[in-house]
Amino acid sequence: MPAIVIIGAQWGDEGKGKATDLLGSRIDYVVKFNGGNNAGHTVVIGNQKYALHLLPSGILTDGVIPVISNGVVIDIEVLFDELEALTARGVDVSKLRVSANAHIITQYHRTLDKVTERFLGKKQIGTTGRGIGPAYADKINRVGLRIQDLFDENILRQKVEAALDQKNHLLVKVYNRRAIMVDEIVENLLSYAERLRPMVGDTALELNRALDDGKIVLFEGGQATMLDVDHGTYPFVTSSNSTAGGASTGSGIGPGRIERVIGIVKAYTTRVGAGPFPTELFDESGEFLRSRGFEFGTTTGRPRRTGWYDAPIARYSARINGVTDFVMTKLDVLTGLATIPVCVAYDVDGVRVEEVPVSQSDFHHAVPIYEEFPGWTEDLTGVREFSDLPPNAQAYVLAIEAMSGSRISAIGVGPGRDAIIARH
Ligand code: 2SA
Ligand code: GDP
Ligand code: MG
Repeated sequence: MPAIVIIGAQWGDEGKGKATDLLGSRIDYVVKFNGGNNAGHTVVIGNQKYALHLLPSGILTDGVIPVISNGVVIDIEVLFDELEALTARGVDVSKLRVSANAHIITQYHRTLDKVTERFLGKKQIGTTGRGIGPAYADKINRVGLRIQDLFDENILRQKVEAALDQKNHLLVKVYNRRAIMVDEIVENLLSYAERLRPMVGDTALELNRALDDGKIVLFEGGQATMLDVDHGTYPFVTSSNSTAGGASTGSGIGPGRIERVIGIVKAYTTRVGAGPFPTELFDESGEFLRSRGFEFGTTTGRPRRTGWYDAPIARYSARINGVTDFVMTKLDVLTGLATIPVCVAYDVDGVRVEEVPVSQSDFHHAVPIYEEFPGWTEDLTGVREFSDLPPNAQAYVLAIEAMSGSRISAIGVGPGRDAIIARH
């Protein structure tokens, strides 16, 4: 099973680290292929809790080689902060590989992200403010900076000048901010160059060779399907391809090498930031999910919006990503609910619609059609066999599996690394 991709099948924060843990010691490489330090992965190992942003969560698994590939945007200061924090806690980060083609997030990207959001007022996206969108915009506009530019001061300077040309005009004239100096950016970036150099290389070549040698490479998606810039709820999305296809373009391995795509779904739904969310709850059930599931942003601490499970979204993700199996997380959070509604289709202007509508306007006012399932009261956190789950919890999982377009091969029942039921 050479290349495996893990992606979020909803709006993120499904608990993607769970699936990485499940594959555990069988993995040789773990690759972050999209996004940057907007991601937030919380991983609980014993009594230790780790919050990772720029590094893939698989870095916590002994012996794996972590890779940040070309599709990622890197805030170098954050990279070193995260590496130092992990080293201080005894995690071996010495094997990290970074693509020479990955793009760089600078101070002006962070500034632009924040001022643009402020300027949008009520129309804001609710970004994480980490400079992600502006860095990807520069990449597409061909004025981005790449990691390899750090090793040629002349080139770096020319590129920073080109990038700042228009931006300073915008910052000063439109946003009433001070101009950013070329020198301060260049000096700041160069100060990291020598520390970074040993980690940098042709990661596409390294990963293809690893696959040729029969190694197992795990691609860990940041964000999720509904936040993908092409397939998500545009414009309320992130600026990268967080779907399975992004693993190929974002790393330089051919799509045919991907044998397994694991979609992570939460037993309910959450979203951070603005945008449509048909099953969103505004009552005490929503508060129940937020407090029991501890639904607060790993990166920004923002309370997450919460709602019931949406089966059309899972089916959509199964299609867009070619999901071979789902891992469902947080089933334990639903303990104590008398009934659990699941969205099976939408009502759009009086018409029953089975699949996610292609028109954003339709999706914005899609009203969920629910089927209700009886709940259970037992604590699930100690359960390790599917047959030991309360009958109603089993029925809930099986009903969702039948609606979601792929098999559910494992179920998360607690935040701990081992709190998982593998189905055979
Ligand atoms: P950005 O910053 O440009 O990527 O924001 C654009 C949208 O993408 C959403 N987004 C996320 N949604 C869920 N989780 C994310 N990571 C953190 C976490 C978020 C946090 O794990 O909790 O701490 O707030 C993440 N990253 C980006 C974002 O909310 C915007 O809707
Ligand atoms: P990611 O962005 O997909 O990596 O997910 P986050 O780390 O942002 O959010 C998932 C949260 O759920 C983390 O705090 C995990 O520790 C937690 N978690 C993962 N699986 C389970 C589970 O099965 N049950 C419970 N209660 N918590 C879980
Ligand atoms: Mg997260």
